Amino acid sequence: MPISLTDAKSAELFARARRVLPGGVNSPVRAMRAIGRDPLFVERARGVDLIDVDGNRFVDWVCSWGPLIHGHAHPDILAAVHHAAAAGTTFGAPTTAEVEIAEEIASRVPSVEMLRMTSSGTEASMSAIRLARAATGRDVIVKFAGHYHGHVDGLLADAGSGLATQGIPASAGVLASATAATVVVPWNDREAVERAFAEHEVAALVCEPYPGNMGLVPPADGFLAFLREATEAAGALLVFDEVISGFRVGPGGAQEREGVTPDLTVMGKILGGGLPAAAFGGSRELMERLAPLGDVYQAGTLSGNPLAVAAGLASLRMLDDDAYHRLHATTETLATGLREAAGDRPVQVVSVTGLVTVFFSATPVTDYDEAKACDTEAYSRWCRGLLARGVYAPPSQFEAMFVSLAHEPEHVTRTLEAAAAAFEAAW
Ligand code: KE4
Repeated sequence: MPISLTDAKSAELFARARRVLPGGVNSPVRAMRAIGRDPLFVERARGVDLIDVDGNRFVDWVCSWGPLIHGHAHPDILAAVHHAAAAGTTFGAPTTAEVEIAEEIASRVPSVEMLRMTSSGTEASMSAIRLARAATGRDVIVKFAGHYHGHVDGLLADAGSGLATQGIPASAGVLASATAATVVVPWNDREAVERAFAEHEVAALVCEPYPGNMGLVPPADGFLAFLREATEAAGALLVFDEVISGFRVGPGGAQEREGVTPDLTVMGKILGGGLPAAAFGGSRELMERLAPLGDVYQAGTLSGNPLAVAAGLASLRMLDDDAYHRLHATTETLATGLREAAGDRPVQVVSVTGLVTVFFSATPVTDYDEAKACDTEAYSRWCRGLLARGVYAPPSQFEAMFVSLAHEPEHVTRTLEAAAAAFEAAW
């Protein structure tokens, strides 16, 4: 049965927040406008139990949009952060832990021989693009519609008219000149990629190898290998944005699972263990183009921050083979149960280790146009119905549920019961 969500404190906080924060939030998706309600204000969380300021309790399937593969407030991560903080919070100078996490990442991710840390995925994407342009001496970046790489001006581009044409700004304030060197093509469309390479001197093609920002829309069979061949043939770099998939879908991310090694990889979320950290990496030859050795400037006051590195190291070190087996099992139990709960309703449930999306569509979703054609109103009703039953799923059709190692069978059972009832109520 739906619980009566009290929201007196959230409502009061939201009124205050809107006076000093645009939309009352520090990042748009948190506002929950996509599902037609006001945001949750979180009081605390542990494991996957999240409690809002009004005392409402939820099973959390957002998990801060991906970093919390071990759930909230994992004791080993908290202990690592406390220990690091006692020695100082930031130095603006190299530390042992930064070397350790770089070694840990390089040992896991096939494309990464060397890396540079940043404080956000946006910075890492922006820097990787700059490096790719310097390394190739070319301007044009090819990206896919529906893929998100952070709010980088040149990558906030919508598809222009036609199949593979100049991007147009997807946000006010982004100059047409900033997206003029961006070509936007449909995901899983080989012809469009071939057209882009035929018509442009491409510096790099950037993609989420397992896209999570239009909902989870996996690559068609062989598509990533095709991208590797097409970029090599064109003398362009292949950049995998594994901010979501990295360390989640397997130890070495999508590139290890698929056996396709990009030239550069953008990483984030899990590698910060819940604190602000991201990175981009590739071969020594490429990465040593970066200052202070090379001519590509890139910097950051808090890059490699000791607290974020401590949390990230603790998080990565707990991700052994058993952890991925458990994560995969939980993911598949959830996805199978959601399919059963949906019954013959027009719903597609898509999953890969650690990620699940419920598309409100009668047909499979293979690209952004098909994702946008989903019944987002039905998704909103379903998502609000879940919240009313104590389950917090991503408040947007164009996101993924983030499965964690803190999700126990009881959490999945409660979620599936709530999902069945919410499906009933959504139509
Ligand atoms: P940040 O700058 O938000 O750390 O990372 C940007 C980014 C880059 N690449 C991918 C594949 C990403 O998914 C993201 C950020 N993801 C979103 C959720 N899909 C973050 C949530 C938000 O924007 O509040």
